[in-house]
Amino acid sequence: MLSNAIVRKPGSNFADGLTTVSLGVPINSRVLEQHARYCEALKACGLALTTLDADLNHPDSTFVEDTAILTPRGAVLTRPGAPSREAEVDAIRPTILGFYPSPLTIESPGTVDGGDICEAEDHFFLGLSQRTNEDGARQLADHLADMGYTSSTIDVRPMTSILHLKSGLSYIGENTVVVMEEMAGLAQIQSYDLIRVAATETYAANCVRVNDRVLVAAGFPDLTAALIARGFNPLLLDMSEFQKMDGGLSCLSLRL
Ligand code: CIR
Repeated sequence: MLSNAIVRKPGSNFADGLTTVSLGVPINSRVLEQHARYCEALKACGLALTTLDADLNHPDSTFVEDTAILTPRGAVLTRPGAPSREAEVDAIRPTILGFYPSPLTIESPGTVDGGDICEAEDHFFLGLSQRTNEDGARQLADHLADMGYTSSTIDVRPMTSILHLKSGLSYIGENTVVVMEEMAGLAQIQSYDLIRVAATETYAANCVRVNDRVLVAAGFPDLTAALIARGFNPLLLDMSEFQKMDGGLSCLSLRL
């Protein structure tokens, strides 16, 4: 069971962050409203929230997931692959120290974004992307091995429609992986029950199991129906403003 989540309020300059999509400029009032609903959803799932103030030095810093890997056995502070996001780790370190007294680190030239790291029980999938490089993945794999976890890499660099591994693949418990069509043939995931997400709903492949619910982006009816058909309990959230900045549901929180 998860009991805590760390979130950071979006700043007034959220729209100055990085993005690769052309979906328009996020509207600040809606960003704040959608973030507030997201926080309410985490609380409804039974989590206690640690809410950090907006950090105007880092417009992308509401995407806290990219700064750390939190597991039941230990934590790793990342080294984000985008130079504009590197110092977000310094800003979140004191908060992580409140939960994990001695987090491990990723050192240069390694880079890791938390959005590339997918935990599936005792195994971790490590995405190699524009943000997570081979050196970073190797360092993280060593840290995870020391904690008793196995890991394997998935190269998402050829998949230009996604930023991170978890933009296209999510583990939601019960041996089930939600996966975008383009990744569904991966040998490494064939032992899981797969819920395949049609190309028209790829954005929704980033969903998050939180205790007995699965947070899912609203507006993707086929995936919602597929989750219900498999016995999951989806909780729908409007994510339109975060989608404009390449952000998904998982990246808005660190859960532990
Ligand atoms: C970025 O490009 O870094 C942010 N605009 C979006 C990060 C999304 N993070 C995630 O999916 N874990």
